[in-house]
Amino acid sequence: MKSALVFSPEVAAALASNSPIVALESTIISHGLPRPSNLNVAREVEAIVREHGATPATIAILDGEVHIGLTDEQLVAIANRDDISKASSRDLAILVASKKSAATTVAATAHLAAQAGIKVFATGGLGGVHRGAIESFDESADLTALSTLDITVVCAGFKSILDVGATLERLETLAIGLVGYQTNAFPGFYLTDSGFTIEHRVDSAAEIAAVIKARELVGTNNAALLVANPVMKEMNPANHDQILATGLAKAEAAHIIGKDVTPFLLEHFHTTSHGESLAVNIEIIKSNSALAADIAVASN
Ligand code: PSU
Ligand code: MN
Repeated sequence: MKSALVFSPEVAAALASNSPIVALESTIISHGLPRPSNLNVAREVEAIVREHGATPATIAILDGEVHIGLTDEQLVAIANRDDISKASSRDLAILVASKKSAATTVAATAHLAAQAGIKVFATGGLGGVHRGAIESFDESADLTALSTLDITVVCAGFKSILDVGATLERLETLAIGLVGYQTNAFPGFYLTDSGFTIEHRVDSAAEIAAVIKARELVGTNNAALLVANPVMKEMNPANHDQILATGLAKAEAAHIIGKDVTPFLLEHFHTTSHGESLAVNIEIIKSNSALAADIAVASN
């Protein structure tokens, strides 16, 4: 079968020599972080993965080509071009056929990483069940995608704009594994603790590597494993709750729906908090990338 994947020379070499690789998503660059910090963060995150001994594979679609690993010029394009849409798994074939460009969400990135044979992936906060989903039915495709993929995803929990309790219930239903990194408190993205508990705690990359190996042995590697890594320096919780309340009201008044909801709320956070949430979001993605690289190295 002909593959549509285009590997960067660095990622191709790492795959050929069986070296550790970390997949990175691109929607956070194009739609999750404001310009110009988005490009700096994309570059810094790749540097962190390299410092920790793994090869970064940022994934995106440019002019109909699926790229596994981007050149610096391509990272600039994802960060700055105005024609970059937000692609979930269901959009991939359509974008390739029409030769368009898009950044990939967790769902689409995890799908492509698994196709490429990459087993470890770092993001910020996962998508999940939105507040009010009982009426809107808004549940991120991140969840259903991860329920069918053999991949380990390092995240700071789900974005705190979501219904965290409902999302945790969905993880259980979808048989997506969950461990807390050095904690039993489920992280709340911008906040260190969401108020929910995690049953299983792991304390090192080596312990996570052992879980990854055991998943193969017992055959539960047909669904993803989530590693929940809490941010060290959280947002002020009162500030967070207030900004969330105004953001949800604003989104409803403006009839924001579908895939625009998450970028709208993140942008509201970043502007209303005068950079406080942005600093935390950047810290999250950096620390998750470092841990993902350690896991990729330990399970190599
Ligand atoms: N994590 C972040 N910022 C982001 C995202 C994750 O810190 O922008 C992106 C991811 O690409 C994730 C997407 O898959 O938000 C979820 O969007 P939705 O809720 O529309 O599924
Ligand atoms: Mn949605």
